[in-house]
Amino acid sequence: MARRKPTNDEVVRVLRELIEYEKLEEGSAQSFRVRAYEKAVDAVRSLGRDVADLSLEELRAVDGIGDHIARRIRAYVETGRIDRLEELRAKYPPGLLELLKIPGLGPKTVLRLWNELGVATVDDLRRALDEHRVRELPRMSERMEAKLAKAIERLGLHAEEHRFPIGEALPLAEELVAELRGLDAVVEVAYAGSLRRFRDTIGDLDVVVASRDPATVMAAVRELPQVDELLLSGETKTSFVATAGMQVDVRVVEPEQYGAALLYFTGSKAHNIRLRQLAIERSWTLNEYALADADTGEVVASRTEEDIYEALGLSFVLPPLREDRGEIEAALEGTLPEVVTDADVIGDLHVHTTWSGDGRSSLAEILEAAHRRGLRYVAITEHGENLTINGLDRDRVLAEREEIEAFRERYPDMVILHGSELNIGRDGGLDYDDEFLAGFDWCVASVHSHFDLPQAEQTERIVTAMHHPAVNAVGHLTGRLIGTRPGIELDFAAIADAAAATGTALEINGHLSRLDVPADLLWTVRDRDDVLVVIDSDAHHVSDFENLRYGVRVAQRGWVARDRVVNTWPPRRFLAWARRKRR
Ligand code: DGT
Ligand code: CA
Ligand code: CA
Ligand code: ZN
Repeated sequence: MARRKPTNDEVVRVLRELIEYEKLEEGSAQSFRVRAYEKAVDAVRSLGRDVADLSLEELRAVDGIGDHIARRIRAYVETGRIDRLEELRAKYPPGLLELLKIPGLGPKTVLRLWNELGVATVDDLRRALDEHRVRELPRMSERMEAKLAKAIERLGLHAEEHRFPIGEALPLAEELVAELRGLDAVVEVAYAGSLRRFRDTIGDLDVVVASRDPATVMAAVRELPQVDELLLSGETKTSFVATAGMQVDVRVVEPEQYGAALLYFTGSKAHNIRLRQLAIERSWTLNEYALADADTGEVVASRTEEDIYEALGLSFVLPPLREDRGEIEAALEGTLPEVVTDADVIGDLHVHTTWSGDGRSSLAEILEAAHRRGLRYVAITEHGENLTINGLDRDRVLAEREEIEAFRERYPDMVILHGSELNIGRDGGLDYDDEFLAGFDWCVASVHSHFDLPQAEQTERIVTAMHHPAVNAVGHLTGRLIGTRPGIELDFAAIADAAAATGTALEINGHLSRLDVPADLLWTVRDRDDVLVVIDSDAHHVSDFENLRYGVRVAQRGWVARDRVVNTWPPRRFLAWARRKRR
C-alpha cells in the first residue's frame, strides 16, 4: 500500500524529536548539528508547499536544509521512519526529552542525572529531589534543587497527567479535522474540548463528527495516518494515541444531534453542569444527544449550539468563555462582554521581516500578505539593536525606513507604520537614545533577558519602560513559552495600573507558544475599561498572520471587551491614540 503523504507539520514534529535526541547525543543544546536541524525546521515551516512533494535534489536546494537532513526527510516521507531516530529512541529513554524541557536543565545535566542517579522521567527527578540526592552531583546545590522543584511544579510536568502545549495540539487537530472533512460520509466535523475553549494546555483531543454512516466514519478514523495505537474502537467512538503521543477521542452523532454533542464535548465540565441544572429546572434533560422533555423525551433543541442556548434562555456563549466563571449568570442577564471577533481586528502592530535576524519573509512579502488580509494598518517592528544577532543598528533602521517609504505608495489604503520591538533592559532602559526613539511611529517593548529577577524588580523594570513616551505597548508580557518556560514573576495589578496611567497597551501576543498576556491574567482586569490591549501576530513569516486569530481567542477567554482592543479601532482613532503618548 502506498504510504500517505506526511504533512509539513508532521515532518516538523519528527525533526523536533530528532533535535531533542541530538542535544543529548551532543551533550549541548547549541551544537552545530542541533542548529542545523533547527534551521531545517524553520525552512520546512516557511516552505509554502508540501515538503513531501520535493525530491532529494529539490530538498537539498532549499535554503537551510543540508544534504544529511534532506536524506532524513526523504527517508521519512518514503518509509515513515528515520534510522537515526530509531537508533536514538532505542538508546535513550523517552522521559529524558521531558526532562530537557525543564528550565535550568541542559543536556549535560540530564545525562548526568540519568547515568549517575538513574533518573529517566520527571517523576524520577521529583523523587530524587525529595530525597536530596540531586545536590550530591557536581555543580548541583540545595538552591538548584529548590529551583528545579519549583520549575517542575510551574510547568505542570506530571507524568500522570501529562498535558500538551496548545501549539502541539492545534496543528494536529486541524490536520485530523481536515482529513475527516474530506470524507463523503461526514456532514460536519469540529474539534471540541479544552482546545476549542483555547486553554493553554490540552489533556486530550476531542473530535465530534456528524454523519448518517458512523461505520464508514469509524473505519476511516482507524486508517488515519496519525493513528499510532488504537485504544478503543466502537460503533460511534474511536480513541487512539496519535503519532505525536496525544490521545484523541472521535465521536460520531446524527446530524440532528450535532449541536448537543458539540456543546457537551466542548465543556467545560463545570459549564455543562450549570447548563444541565438550568434544563432540570424546566423539567428537561440535557445530554450529548439533545435538550429534551424529561417526561416525553420529545426533543426541545439539538441541531445547533445556538438553538440549545436560546431554548435555555441564555445568549450564545463563545467556547473560550465556557468555564463557569460567571458567564452563565451573564448570559442569563444578557450582560456577557461584547468580546472581540476575528473580523474586528484590522491592524497588526508587531511584525518582523528578514531585516530582523530571525525573520523569514521579506518586507515586500509581509506587506503584501498584510494587505491581502485586509489590514488597514500595520507596524513593522524589527528587533532593537540590543538584541544580539537579530537586532538592527541605527544605519539599518534608517535604511529600512527608506524602503518602507517606497511601499507606502504601493498600498495607499493601508497605513504602514515604522516601529521597533525594543528590549527592556535590566533596569527598564531601552535601545537607541531618546531622540532616535522619537523617530519611530510606534514601539513595542519586550523582556528578552533577565527572566529570573524577583517579582518587585521585574515589575519595576517593566513599569519604568512603560513610562517612556516611545513605548506604545508591552510585548509578550510574561515571556512564558507554553510547556517550556514559565513566565517571569510579576505584580500584574501594578502592571495594569501603569498601563492605564501611561496610555500603554498590553499586547496579547498570538503566537501559539506564547499566548501572552495569558487569558487568566486578562480575566482579572476584565472590568477595567482603562486597561487597553493590542492583539499582535509577532509575525516572522507571512503564514504567522494567523496568530491574530489565536490572539482573539485569548482575548475572549480573558473577557476583554472589543472596545478595549486598540487595533479594532478605525485607523484615525488608533493613530490619534498612539501619537498622543509619543508627543
Ligand atoms: P482536557 O482534555 O483535560 O484538556 O479537558 P477537556 O475539557 O477537553 O476534558 P475531557 O477531554 O475530559 O472532556 C471533554 C468534554 O466532555 C469536557 O470538557 C466536558 C465533557 N465531559 C466529560 N466528562 C464529563 C462529565 O462527567 N460530565 C459532564 N457534564 N461533562 C463531561
Ligand atoms: Ca479533551
Ligand atoms: Ca476526551
Ligand atoms: Zn517580536
